Amino acid sequence: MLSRFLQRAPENFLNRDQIQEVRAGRRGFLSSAMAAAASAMVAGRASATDDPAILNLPAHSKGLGQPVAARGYGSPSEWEKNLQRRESPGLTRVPQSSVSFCPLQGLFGIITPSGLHFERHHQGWWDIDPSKHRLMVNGSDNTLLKRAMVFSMDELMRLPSVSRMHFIECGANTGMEWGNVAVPTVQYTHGMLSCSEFTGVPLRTLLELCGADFRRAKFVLAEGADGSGMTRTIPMSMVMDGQVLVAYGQNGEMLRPENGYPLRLVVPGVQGVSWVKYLRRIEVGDMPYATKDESIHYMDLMPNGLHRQYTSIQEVKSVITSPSGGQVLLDKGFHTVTGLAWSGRGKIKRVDVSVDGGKNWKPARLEGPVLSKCLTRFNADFVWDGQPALFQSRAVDESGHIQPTYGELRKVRASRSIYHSNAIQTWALGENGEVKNVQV
Ligand SMILES: Nc1nc2c(c(=O)[nH]1)N[C@H]1C(S)=C(S)[C@@H](COP(=O)(O)O)O[C@H]1N2
Ligand SMILES: [Mo]
Repeated sequence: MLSRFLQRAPENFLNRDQIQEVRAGRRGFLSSAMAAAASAMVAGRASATDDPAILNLPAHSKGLGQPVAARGYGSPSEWEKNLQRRESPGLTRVPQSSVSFCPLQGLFGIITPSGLHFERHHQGWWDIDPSKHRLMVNGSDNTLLKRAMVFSMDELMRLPSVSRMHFIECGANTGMEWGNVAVPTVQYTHGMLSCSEFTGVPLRTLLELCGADFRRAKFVLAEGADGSGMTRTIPMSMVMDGQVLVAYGQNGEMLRPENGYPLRLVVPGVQGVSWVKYLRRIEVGDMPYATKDESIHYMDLMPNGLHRQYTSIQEVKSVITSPSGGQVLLDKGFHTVTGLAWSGRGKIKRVDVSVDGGKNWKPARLEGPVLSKCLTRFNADFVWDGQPALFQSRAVDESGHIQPTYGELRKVRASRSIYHSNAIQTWALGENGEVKNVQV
């Protein structure tokens, strides 16, 4: 079995000695337990007082515990302290314009605890005073909107709200792997991915209040209040179906400062950069804005040398989070293979799992709920016979799109891109139980 606690060690790596120690320790534990049971049977009696384990009750079974509300806002167990967002060393020159990756290998289900949500800041994060924050809605010219309006947070929070569960994935997620294997663990290959329940007001509601001319208004521009000058064009068609939210809530509480407190745009299915944080302005326009973050960044270098602009939908993708790179299978026998699947086009329809590098596939079990533009958890059985294996998962979404292999993706996208890779990930299991990132 793979120890859930050891896989959370810093950087997810154990050295060879530590692995030996764990394996030996487990055997030691099993054999001493068996020896104790056997000697009790030989003695023919096993009364409670003979059992040294009962005389040596741990402190938590004998004394008083901690008082209630010792911590006004709860935090994870001391034993979970290795489960952290982490920076990829050397990835960016300054820590303000950087990424922290979500530890996908240690999470269950589909919701990302807010404190472990990945972070991507172009110029650092802020904790903005919500009583001073404003959202302005205006038109690129005053014929597109009857009245420009400025909303305070209190005014926004009086409006009818909705709560929806959605994934957010940075367009650059898995971007380091285009050429070849680059990073060791799923935290770094796929950790610019998180999933929350978001609460807010549909942007459409605000545009209706302002009297937008929906026949002529074709795009909106979203602008953030931090120094990065983050501005992105959103097609009005996405706003009209009510899915785009001006959100203040995340997992039942206000957004975390790192994630845009007190207000961010939620653009389901679309790459993270369009989910503008510290949202301070929405402008209604009749053409795309070609801002810096859509004309020099977040573009795809195509095989013919041209750039593709305005890619936005995060295509169908999946990854096995356990066993994954840096983890160790301690024993042969039964293991559960588990991971996440998602699509910017809707619901996940099917996930297949292979343990032989894509030669044979078996359908995985989808754990409910299966929601649109949301992470879906899958799992499959695996009995390890001690031989090497190549784990892969391949997702299919309700629009019929199938996750490609690296070979298929490179045929149409070449290998020098950064953004929008949804290739099938392979994890190689060695005879020694160690799992590594490989490409096949
Ligand atoms: N104002 C502002 N909004 C922003 C950014 C930013 O730097 N400033 N980064 C964008 C990028 S590139 C991504 S991937 C997501 C990341 O959201 P998160 O930090 O909540 O994970 O926010 C987007 N919105
Ligand atoms: Mo991003």
